[in-house]
Amino acid sequence: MTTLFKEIADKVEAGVRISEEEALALYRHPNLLEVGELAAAVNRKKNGEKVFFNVNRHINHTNICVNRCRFCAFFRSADEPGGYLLSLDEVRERAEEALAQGATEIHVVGGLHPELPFSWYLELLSTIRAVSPSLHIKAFTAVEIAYLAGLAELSIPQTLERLKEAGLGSLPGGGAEIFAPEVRNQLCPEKISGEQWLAIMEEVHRSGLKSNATMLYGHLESVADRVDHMRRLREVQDRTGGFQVFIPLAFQPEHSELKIAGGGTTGVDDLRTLAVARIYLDNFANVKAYWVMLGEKIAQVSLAFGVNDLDGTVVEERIGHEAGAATPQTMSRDGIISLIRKAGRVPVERDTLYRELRVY
Ligand code: V47
Repeated sequence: MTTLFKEIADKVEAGVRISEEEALALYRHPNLLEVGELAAAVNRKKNGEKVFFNVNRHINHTNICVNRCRFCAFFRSADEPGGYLLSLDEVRERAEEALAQGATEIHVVGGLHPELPFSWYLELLSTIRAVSPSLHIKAFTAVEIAYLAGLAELSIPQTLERLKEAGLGSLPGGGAEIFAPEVRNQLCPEKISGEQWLAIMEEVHRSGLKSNATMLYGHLESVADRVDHMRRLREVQDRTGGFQVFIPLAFQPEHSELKIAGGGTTGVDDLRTLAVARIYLDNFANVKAYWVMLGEKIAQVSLAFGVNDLDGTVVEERIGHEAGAATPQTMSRDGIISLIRKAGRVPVERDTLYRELRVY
């Protein structure tokens, strides 16, 4: 153990917040297992032996998008082959199927479609809500909220109010990518800025809705950019407390414009990123390993690196899989439970707002 690591570990164990320089030192620390054990200790204090999952289903209503993010293999331009838009009947069928399978959450995100009016999004929400009020609708990234506000010609708070009335329950954490402007401008020049993403999330939290927060890593960014991203999230969280969970998203390099040589993240980088996040983000209750992008095995091992949430059954995932994710489309409830148990931990089914539904 180096002196610097010991100093950081003492601070963390005493419950003192670490600085950005110290987070970078954890990234550089040669002993991954020491960083992992420190993160696991932080998590044990917050969450004990419990590991959360939920039973959910993704619905990606359209892949047609006016933004052309270079890392994204999911989008199609309106005039390109392969574009789709689900009908509201198809959305209803998917929600009914999810309900029959015991889902408590529908996760809805899609492209920024050039032609749909704001009323279509309200109908999308009310269609799902009509299937069952017990289905929580986690929908629309901050990027989509900005776009919908433009369509509706309403302020962000007014837009959120209308969406809430139609059934919106909370927001997922997508669209954050990486906030550092030099990298963001190369990755997704047409997308709202990092500052705008953060400002919209503050409005979301002020409106009484919770949201998640993501970070896309393993592309053009440096580890300093990752720490900068987490710093900005930690600052908003200090003000609002509205983020439920932090979810690092491992870049899937296939079929996008940004196909990086030797691309993709390594298992060591995935585990270290989750562990540093767990230690640095002292004001976040939960850190999620999104198994779709990480693979089930790294997601399972990450439970020894400070992670306490494995997302859900997912059912039909398109964004990661279009970009080459090798994971299955879905994991069964039993599959997730077994994965958690075999890591020596206690599986807990949660709802979208992190209320415990059942301990297994
Ligand atoms: O915003 C796009 C990312 C996000 C790629 O909040 C990619 O609970 C990796 O945000 N490789 C959408 N990632 C997914 C997302 C999410 C997923 C699961 C749970 C939650 C939650 C949120 O996927 C996008 C973008 O950041 N993405 N392309 C890619 N090639």
